[in-house]
Amino acid sequence: MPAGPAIPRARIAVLRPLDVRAVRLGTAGALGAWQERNADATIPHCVAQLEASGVLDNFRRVVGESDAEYRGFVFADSDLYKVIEAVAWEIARSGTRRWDTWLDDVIGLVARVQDATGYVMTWIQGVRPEKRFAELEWTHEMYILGHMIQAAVALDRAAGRDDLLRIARRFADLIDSRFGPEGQKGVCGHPEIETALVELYRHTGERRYLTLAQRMIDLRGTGLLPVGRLGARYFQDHAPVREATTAVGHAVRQLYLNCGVTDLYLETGEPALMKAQLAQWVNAHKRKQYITGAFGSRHRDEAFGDDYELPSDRAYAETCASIADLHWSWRILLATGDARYADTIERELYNAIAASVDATGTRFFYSNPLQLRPDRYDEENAPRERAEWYACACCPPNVARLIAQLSSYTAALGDDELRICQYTDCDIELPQHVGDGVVHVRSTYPASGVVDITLNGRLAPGFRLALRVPRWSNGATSDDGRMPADADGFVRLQPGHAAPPVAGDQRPEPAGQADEQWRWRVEFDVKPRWTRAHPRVDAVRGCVALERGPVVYCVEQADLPPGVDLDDVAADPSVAPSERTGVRIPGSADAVPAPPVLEVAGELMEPENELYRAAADDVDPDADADAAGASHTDDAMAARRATRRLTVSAIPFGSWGNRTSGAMRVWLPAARYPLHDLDPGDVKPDTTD
Ligand code: FUB
Ligand code: ZN
Repeated sequence: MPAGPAIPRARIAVLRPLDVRAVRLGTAGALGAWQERNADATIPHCVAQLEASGVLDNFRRVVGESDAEYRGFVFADSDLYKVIEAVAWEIARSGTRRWDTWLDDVIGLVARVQDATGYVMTWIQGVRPEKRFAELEWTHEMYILGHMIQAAVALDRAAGRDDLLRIARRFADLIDSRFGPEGQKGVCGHPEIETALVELYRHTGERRYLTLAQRMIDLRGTGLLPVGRLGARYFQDHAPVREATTAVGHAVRQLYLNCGVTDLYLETGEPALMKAQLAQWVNAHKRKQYITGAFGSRHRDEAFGDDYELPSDRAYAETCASIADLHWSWRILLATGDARYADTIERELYNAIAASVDATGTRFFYSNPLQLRPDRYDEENAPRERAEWYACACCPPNVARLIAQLSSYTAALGDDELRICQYTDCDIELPQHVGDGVVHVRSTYPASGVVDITLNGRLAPGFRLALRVPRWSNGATSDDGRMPADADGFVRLQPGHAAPPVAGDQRPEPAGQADEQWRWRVEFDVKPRWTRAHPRVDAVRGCVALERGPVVYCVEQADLPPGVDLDDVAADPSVAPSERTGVRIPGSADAVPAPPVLEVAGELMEPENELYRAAADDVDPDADADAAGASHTDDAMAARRATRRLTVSAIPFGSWGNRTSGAMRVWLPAARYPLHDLDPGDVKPDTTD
């Protein structure tokens, strides 16, 4: 069994993951550099915060090793398990021994806290023992076990250490005996254990863990949870999963549940599960996802909103929701082999998830709105600036574990091909049955759309390479011209597409085979593009957003000339933005070329005093003049426009908030008076910075 997250046992999936260690992300690429920052800054920061926030003391106090009061939410134990999982994948990535002693300490502590029945949950054990398994809708006991299992499996796969796995299995066995086929019916208020139990089955081969996952999934939506004022949808208990074709309720709960349901499909192949999941995926991504890859438009109940309810300023957009969706989309990508799911992963990574952490890797957003108003007040989970930790600290360690496992999502195996799903500087070692050698991917993507691929070695007969063609691009091009994607969104590389074979490297030749080197250069068009939303998205009707490749841009107050308020700026989408390279974008790694700053033509909207006014007053002067049979002189038009015109700089949304705290927006009102008749030479880059 290869090491890595979500490795199915059954042969139902179209794609199979590679061993996480087979893909090495280079630090010359954006994702590899992010992994380095994760290792050097984010993981150590999370480790320190486990102490500072009281999570470890919560464990110690259960066994009399601390006098501290319990601190944090009831599910604070899960912070520890997520950080352990991050450390595990980091061990797989870099082989680090830095955390060995820390792991000995914390796993030893968890072992001491585990009681004779196998139970470990510090809030119950240390604060409210009478609630053990008594309020499954709130206590998060199984959710915590889910994170413990994921950490334990990761640690065993990545470092070959099974001490946490033994603890996790004892706890899982307790849950199985109590809530399994012979026990009472019960599901956790917060899904998570389902996906973890499937993973435990995959790792141990013990089918009863899969049976338990299936039982919990089958019981969801049957009204087992006393849902109270939040209602059944909050808990996804409103409909059985095979009928749940829309994404509803608490966003993270829904998306974690979906990971478990798709995992179950990947092991059982039950069509009804996949049918409902695909329908729900479409609902979530075509009606409820922000352009940045975020989910959750309501602060209230941390919920998905209704279809098309996507306010920018009040977006809840919890980091964990994007991470959960990335995990879900990866599983659906495995199940279907369709590139669109990798497109979604890319959107989430480079935008919502990138924005959630600052340039130092130690400060985080929990909520990732697409607009910060200048007078926006701080809210607990939605401060104006990133915070080093949160009372509810689910997001930062989730980022740490995701980034540590990133190489898993870079490529996958089909029956007769290696598919490259994400572009970043990396080396992919071919598994034995696929060939012999390494595929080198060299690219500064997403700064550039050029990707160089070299196959050093040989693919086994009948095998080929396939590349995802992002849907935002106009297809891939090579020196030979356009390379159209197949229906699944991948383009197949044949040796004929490659530059002629050149002399191989100096590695010893495999017996009976000549070493070969094949090279391809493909390019994706990353020309900046204006995007508008579906007309039913009332919140941004009449607005445009700027994208370049997978990167969504935003404008920050910090880039505007003095006296110009961001909320008065409109963009003119009839003018192509220009690229300004060589500018250091705050928040981007120094060593990696960043996407350019984009210069956008726009205008300053007239300030208005009245909150409301007669719509009839709001007429286009051009239309007025035409109606009156008059015409504007060119001079008058030019004068009016000259006073209103300005150029603003846009930066990647993922990098915002790395300077002073100030207004920001992704969606800009489209200028009422398009400036398309201006000489493009008039649109000059802003030089005020
Ligand atoms: O309930 C555990 C976590 O806390 C959820 O996943 C987040 O949305 C936050 O509510
Ligand atoms: Zn979170």
